[in-house]
Amino acid sequence: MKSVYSERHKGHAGNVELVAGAIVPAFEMPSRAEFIRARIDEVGLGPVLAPQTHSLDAARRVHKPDFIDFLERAYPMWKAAGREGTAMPFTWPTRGLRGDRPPESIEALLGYYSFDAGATFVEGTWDAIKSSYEVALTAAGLIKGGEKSAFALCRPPGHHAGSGFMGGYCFINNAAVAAQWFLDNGARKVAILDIDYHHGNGTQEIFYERDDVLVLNLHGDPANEYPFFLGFADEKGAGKGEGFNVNYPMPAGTTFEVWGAALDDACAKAAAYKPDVLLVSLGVDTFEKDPISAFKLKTEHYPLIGARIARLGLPTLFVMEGGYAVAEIAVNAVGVLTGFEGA
Ligand code: 6XA
Ligand code: ZN
Repeated sequence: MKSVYSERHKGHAGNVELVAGAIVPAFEMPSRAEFIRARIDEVGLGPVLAPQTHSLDAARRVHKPDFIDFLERAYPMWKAAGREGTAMPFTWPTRGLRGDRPPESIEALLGYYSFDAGATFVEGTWDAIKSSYEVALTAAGLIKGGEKSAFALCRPPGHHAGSGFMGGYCFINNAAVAAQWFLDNGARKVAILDIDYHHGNGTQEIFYERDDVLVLNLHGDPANEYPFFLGFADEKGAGKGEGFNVNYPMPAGTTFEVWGAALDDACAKAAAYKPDVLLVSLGVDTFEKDPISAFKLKTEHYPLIGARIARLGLPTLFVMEGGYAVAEIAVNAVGVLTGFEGA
């Protein structure tokens, strides 16, 4: 399997985040992608390609143009306001406040274009976002060119980013961009299988009223887990998209036995949909030792997941999302890919 990777992700570094009332170094850090990059060579998964340059047109197909403009302008504005370090949102236009038009100051814009404090900027963040986007599109191009599968080693991740907002370490929704790109380039239907521990609220929002993208999401029950405000089982899509969004919320402590049954169900739905392409939002924060998650999957389970997905026999693009047990993330993520290859 070919992978696509850019070292420009490394500029998105040194960020901080809010955890349980404290400011701490962000769990989403450059070494995550570096360990995965090294593991690809260690197991001989296949060649690792650099991304091609892409304009932002494909991003604007799933995101609002003013949001994409903001992502590029955010850190320059932060610096122009005399600040340094991490630019982090802290005020949001929630119920009862004016959320109907973009504000002017960088403080207000950060809140207007986010749903939490978890997507933060440093000097190299925009270039990393752009490179992650180009990694996804370049990998999508490999599939379009006839590859059976490809791995987009995206960093920063994307599945929490919605049409007009960032959050949860995510800025541009790489998987959603790739899905729309396939549809704009000859595909009739695309399925997205999101196996990250967290609900992919951004992906759900973007495609909620669409029947040309089936969105399947396995995740920690939002009743007690981030992102809390989306991802419940009764969210099934709307309008012509009704029936094309499926959520599998599961409680803390969920083991592979139970999780795997949900995967089987999601795979059956993907097969019945007969998509031209399958996208996998590949998070490995389902791992038992993940520092911010609560499922109980073990390293030996990840190749089984890849093999199960391979049995669908679909052109498959894996897009990297979360996973924070830095020592094991590479073995687990690449384990899914080798499991897919070996099936
Ligand atoms: C809250 C937790 C962010 C979760 C990010 C993630 N700071 N999403 O892994 O898939
Ligand atoms: Zn996650």
